[in-house]
Amino acid sequence: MRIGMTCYPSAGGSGVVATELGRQLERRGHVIHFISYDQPFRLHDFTRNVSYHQVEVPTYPLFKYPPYLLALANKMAEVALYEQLDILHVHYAIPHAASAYLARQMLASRNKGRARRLRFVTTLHGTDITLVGSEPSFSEMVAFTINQSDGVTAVSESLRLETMETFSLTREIVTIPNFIDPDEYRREASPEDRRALADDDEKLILHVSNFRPVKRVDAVVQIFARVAREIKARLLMVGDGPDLPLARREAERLGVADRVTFLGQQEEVAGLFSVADLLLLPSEKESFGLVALEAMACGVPVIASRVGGLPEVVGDKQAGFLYPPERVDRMAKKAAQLLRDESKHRKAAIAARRRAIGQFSASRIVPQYEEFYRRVLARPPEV
Ligand code: GMT
Repeated sequence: MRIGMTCYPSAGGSGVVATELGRQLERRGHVIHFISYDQPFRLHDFTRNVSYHQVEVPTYPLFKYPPYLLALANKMAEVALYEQLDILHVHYAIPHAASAYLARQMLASRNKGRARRLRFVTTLHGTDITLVGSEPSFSEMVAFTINQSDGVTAVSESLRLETMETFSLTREIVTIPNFIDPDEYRREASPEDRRALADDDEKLILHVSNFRPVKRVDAVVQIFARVAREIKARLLMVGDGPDLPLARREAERLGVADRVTFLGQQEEVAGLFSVADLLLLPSEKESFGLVALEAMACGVPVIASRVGGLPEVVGDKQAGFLYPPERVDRMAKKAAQLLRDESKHRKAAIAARRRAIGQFSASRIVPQYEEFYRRVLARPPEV
């Protein structure tokens, strides 16, 4: 198939999933065209069958807000036409599904029904529904573009159900979970790598996110501070975002600043998971929690909130342990327990890797997308 793929190219789970999906589909013989304002941040290895089309948004003094949605629609239509796309897959509904809808309508009117019709599939990732999408300023548009999509997927069953509850929808939503490549995400810890980040007798606790309020990075530091009272440990904070100063202040306030390392944005996270002993993810909401899956695949047990799709990803009490988001006390107690007990920790680490590759490996999930595209393409066009 010839597949167009649109996502946010900056660091973030939805962009990572889209990029990885494109790469995996290319390996399975498909031709992939990424369409976005920047090159997706983990897309380095171009091949003949993966290309990237940049969306340029012209500036004009009249535009207080540059009309990206329109420029994207224009580029989608152009790429679909000249690259003979069979299907366009957009990740994150806002504004990508609206642009895809416009592109499809533009091509339909251009073709006057003669040429084959572009179909588009929308994958919902989470905050496009649970936070931003349900805002009154967006909700009607999100519902409309979901209903207008030729196919819609959600990254967890929890997100699928929440979407159905939030919007009045006529379109069926299919759950296709996120995935990892088990060869890329595996534990390959070298003692030197670990020594570069922590002392030999320090346990290494990791948090990776975009440091938005929904991630509760202050709670990460609070959990760590409690653990650090009991065992020698270091917290590695990976990523960047608006709440980074909050995390720093919290570390100062709790007197653990010298035990917290802020690494900023990192591309090669698999290497970091490989040296970590535990991942903390006390988010307020998390439709899937890709970072938990990546950590698990590298044999890192997870302590996280029991919210959204996390129970589907982590399970409970084997590969990881889930608590209500506000129970930082219980998360800290469990973290300390696990880090102190080597045999329990090893069992959890093995269960984490087993669950990640058993349920979420690319070879299991990517064919579900291929099958979904085929089903969408086999249906007669609706408009
Ligand atoms: O967290 C965000 O706001 C960004 C968004 C993204 O684009 O990465 O994250 C969502 O999509 C990820 C990929 O499917 C999921 O793993 C995250 O759980 C989800 N974030 C939330 O639901 C908060």
